[in-house]
Amino acid sequence: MSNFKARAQALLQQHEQLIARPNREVTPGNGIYSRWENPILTAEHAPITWRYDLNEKTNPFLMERQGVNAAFNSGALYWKGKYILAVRVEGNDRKSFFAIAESPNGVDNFRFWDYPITLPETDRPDTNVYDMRLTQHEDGYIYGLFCTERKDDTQPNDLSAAEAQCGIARTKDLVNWERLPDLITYSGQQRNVVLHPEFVDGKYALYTRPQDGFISVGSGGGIGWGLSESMENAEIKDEVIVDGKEYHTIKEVKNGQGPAPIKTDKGWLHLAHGVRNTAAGLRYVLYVFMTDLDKPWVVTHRPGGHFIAPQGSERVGDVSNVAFANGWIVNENNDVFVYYASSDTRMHVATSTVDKLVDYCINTPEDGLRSAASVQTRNALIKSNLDILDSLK
Ligand code: M1P
Repeated sequence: MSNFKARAQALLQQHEQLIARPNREVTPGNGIYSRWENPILTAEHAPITWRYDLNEKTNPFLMERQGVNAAFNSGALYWKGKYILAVRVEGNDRKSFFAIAESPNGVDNFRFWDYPITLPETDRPDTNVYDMRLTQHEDGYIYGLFCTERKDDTQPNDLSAAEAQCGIARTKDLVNWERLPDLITYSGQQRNVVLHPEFVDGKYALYTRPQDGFISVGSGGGIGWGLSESMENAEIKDEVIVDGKEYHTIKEVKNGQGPAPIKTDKGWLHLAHGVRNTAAGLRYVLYVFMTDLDKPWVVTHRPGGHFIAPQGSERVGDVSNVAFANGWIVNENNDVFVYYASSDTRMHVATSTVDKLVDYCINTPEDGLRSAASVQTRNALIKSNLDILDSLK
């Protein structure tokens, strides 16, 4: 066998082994959710056909021609009994694109479809697109809302000056996507915009994240909420803040809605990220909260602190100390699969149930916003535990 063929076979075999590797739940966990041992998607999961030219005539050294740098921040959808991720794949050229990966069980065997998504552009081409939130809307479409980034032409001399807005596409089959005009809001920039799955007062409802600049939310920020008459020309005229930033909390600098919320009989379950600044740079963690069933813009439960923070090797990557999630799935058994990315590099899953997450929201104390309040809350727990500890021995 030629060297070329032997090397091609080795590459294909190794890739197949990686995809087929079984995952393992890490037990006993914290009772709220279980982490799983292996990342579910990495740059190496990208098909060999996306990276190598497999033609010996044009690539005699069988070199990687178009490297993939990362696979992270994925939207998620339970569709036809399959666990679907709309993955943010980033090439070595720093351009992100979307690609569908599917798994039969939600925790391993995620396999990319043959081609990435071909996303049509608007009249103003996107420089970079990322972080798609998938929403199966009651109007019958699957919507993908994502960040479209373009150079900020008002600052031609600053090559880092960029503008973030919410791009919108929709599909019925996850293959053919119709691009719609970007969302219009009256805030400077937008990122982390998410479509609510149901109509509210006959209108489309969106979670937003207004921001003054590209990185810094400035005087804006918080998870916002607004209604739009249509998605063909989406426009939010009034934006209200649902969940704001807060001094000395996990969301002191900024926050953003993760995926579309999950409907439960106790209210809407939300997953979000919160950001604070440290001497080591920004730290991104995940948190959850619940809103009213009839008024999804009214928060009813705010469990204090983080839900998932980057841990161990998750803490290191292209942008270290980041846990970020824009996708989760609830299946027919009310199992919840939280798809989170670590450090802008790879994807993981944590599993829970609707009942556990509702219990977590309702029974986790709120952040008391002062050390003394935290001690008081903890002392109440300790006292009640000490009273019953002997009965457990
Ligand atoms: O690098 C961390 C995250 O930064 C941004 O999130 P936010 O808008 O809340 O700051 C996004 O670029 C996200 O993709 C990235 O993971």
